[in-house]
Formats: sequence, C-alpha cells, structure tokens
Amino acid sequence: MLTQEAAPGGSVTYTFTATSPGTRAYYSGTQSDLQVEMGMFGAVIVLPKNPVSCAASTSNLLAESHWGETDWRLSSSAYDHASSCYDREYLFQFSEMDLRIHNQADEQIQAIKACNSAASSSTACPTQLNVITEPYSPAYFMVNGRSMPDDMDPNYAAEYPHQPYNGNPHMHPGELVLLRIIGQGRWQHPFHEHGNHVRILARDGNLILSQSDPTKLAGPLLFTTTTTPGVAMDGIFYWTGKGLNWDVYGHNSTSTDGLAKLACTPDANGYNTGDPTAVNYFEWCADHLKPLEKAPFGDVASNGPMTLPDANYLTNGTWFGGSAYLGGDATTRAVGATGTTPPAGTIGNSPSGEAGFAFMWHSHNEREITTNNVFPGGMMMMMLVDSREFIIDESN
Ligand SMILES: [Cu+2]
Repeated sequence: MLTQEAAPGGSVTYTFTATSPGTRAYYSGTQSDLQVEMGMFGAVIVLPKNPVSCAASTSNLLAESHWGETDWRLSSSAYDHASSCYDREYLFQFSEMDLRIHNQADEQIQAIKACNSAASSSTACPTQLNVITEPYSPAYFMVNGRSMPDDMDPNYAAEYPHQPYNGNPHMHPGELVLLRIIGQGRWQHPFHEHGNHVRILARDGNLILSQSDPTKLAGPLLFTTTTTPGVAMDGIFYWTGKGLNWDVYGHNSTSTDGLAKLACTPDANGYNTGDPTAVNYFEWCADHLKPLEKAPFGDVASNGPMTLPDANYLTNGTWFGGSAYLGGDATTRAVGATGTTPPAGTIGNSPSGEAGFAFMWHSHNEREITTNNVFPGGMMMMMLVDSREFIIDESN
C-alpha cells in the first residue's frame, strides 16, 4: 500500500482498518532500494479481537505465577483459532547492510552540508542524493538491527538506545513459543532454529488451515524458517528434551538428593504435566531416571564419566552453569557439595542462577554469521532453555 509520498522534512498519515490478526512487515515504498537499506522498516502486529482462552496456557500461567514470573505475551492466542495458543513470543527482523551504499550516502550528505554552509558558494547545492545501490554486496547481517554479539545485549542497551528488541530468546521446557519472523532486507536468509523444528502458523497474517478440516493447522514443519523480503511468518517452537535418551534433570533413583526424587507421571502425551509448580513440569517421562552420568551427584569429585575441562580452557560466561542438567541446584549436583564451579571464583552465574541449555539460532548461510567478514557475528543468537525456577525477564 502506497498512496502518498512525504515531502522532504514533511509527513503523511496512513490509516487502515486492521481486519485480521497476525504479523506483517511495513517498509518504505519510496526509493526502497535506498530507504529500506537505511532501516526504514518495521513490524505491524495485529492481535486477535477474540483471543482463544487456552487450557495448556492456563497451566503455564500457573507455573509462571508459582515462580514469580511475568506473562509477557501480547495475547493468549495468535489468531482467533484454538490451535494458535502460545506461552511466550519473540519478534525477529532480518536485514542486511552494504557499507558501500552507506558510505556514498554519508559522503553526499556531508558534501551537501559543506556546500550549503559555504557562504561564498555561487553554485546551487544539490538537494537530493544519487546513491548507486547496485550491485548489492552486504557485509553486515542483522537480527532486529544488531549483529551477534550485540543482539544479545539488553533491549535499549546504552550503545543502542533506540533499539527496543534484542535477539536473546529464552524459554522453559514445554512452552509454546510464538516466533514472529520477518524478512526486512533484500536477501533471503535461511534462519535455523536449533533444538527443534518450527510449525508454521501463518504467512503475512494468513492462518494456514486444513481445507478438509479447518479446525486443524496445515502449515509446514520447517527445519529452517527461510525469510523472504517483505514476508512475515508466525510459527510455534518448543523444546522438551524428548527423545534424547537421557534425563535432562539428572534424576537418579539411588540419589539422596531431594530433587532427584521428583516424580514424573506421564500424561497422555508422555510429559509430566500434572503439577505446573514442579521444577520438572513438562519433563519427558520416558527418559526419567536415566542420568547422562552414572553417578551425577558429586560426580566430578568421584571421578564420574563426565569430567569438567580445565578452568583455563573454559570460556567464562554467564550462561555456563557447570552442569549438564536443568533444575534447581544443578550446578551443585554436578560438582558436588564442596566442588567449585569452574572457572573457580570467576563464574558469572551463581549456582542458583541461570543454568540452561543454549542452542544457536542463526542463518544457515555461513557468510551471514560474520560481521564485515569477521567471524563470529552477523545473524546469530543463542536461545536458552531455562529451568523453571529461573525467572525469564523479558523487560531487558
Ligand atoms: Cu544450524
């Protein structure tokens, strides 16, 4: 939709009636090869007028309130449809930048400014840019306007005070996570979400339903949600640890640890969903009591099969829990009651802090996980599966 251009320095007003829910792109329709490149794009999210109240989400809300967590969703369902329920949501806008284009624009603007301020200038100064935008050779690849690692800094971080969204998704096991993904640049990007596939709900706000049974979703299950310029996708991602063949909580039938004695009672789908306040809410019960390590408690001290590397070889970070497990006191259980979380004394996270599983979410075009040809960078972020007792704070 483009009805009117704004005069330089002026403004125009667009009005429209939002008649159907979903995620859409918006961007400049004027000289878009230059203006979209300069960042004139955004997302329009229309919420359903009559959102579905979702039974599963109600249980997740109980879990959130038990642990003191805030519900950050914009709505209880993405569409006016019972199969569009979700528990958490993230917006990802993919774009690129070609340095040559930006340098041209900058040089021309500086030249115009210099011309205008030169009192002795007798020639008319140029009033518009003439930037050559082809061939297009981007070297900056961004998610929500930032490259890795900047995309993992907080929302509105001091370095980027005008950027409200980072790229740092967190979730708890079993949560239905709504991904709103938009291709805002000129290139396609094969966005790969490690940890599971993504069930596509809709494209450009068009819910994809079965023709024979419109109560059922019919969107594809995608390995990479490949972005297309101007196209928005809504999809559902979740992670439960199902099928790993080991107990992600490290439960051990012989342990004296309280957490290790937690019950796992499978529901009709095989998950422990009876008590939303349990740390192992949504545990995959078929792998219950199958710890990765033979003796997970005090394991390092007792020379168990999992040996932590020398602290000097570890990249210190706030996300390394020193444990292969989820759950309260997972770090303590991995290193023993008297053990030290490596690197000794320098840990960014406390044993009671975040100890989640990290999955890389990134462009599968490897050139695009660089920033101006330096690796790592570009369209890359880390998704964290956090244990239930870790409070996910999406205000930052
Ligand atoms: Cu990948």
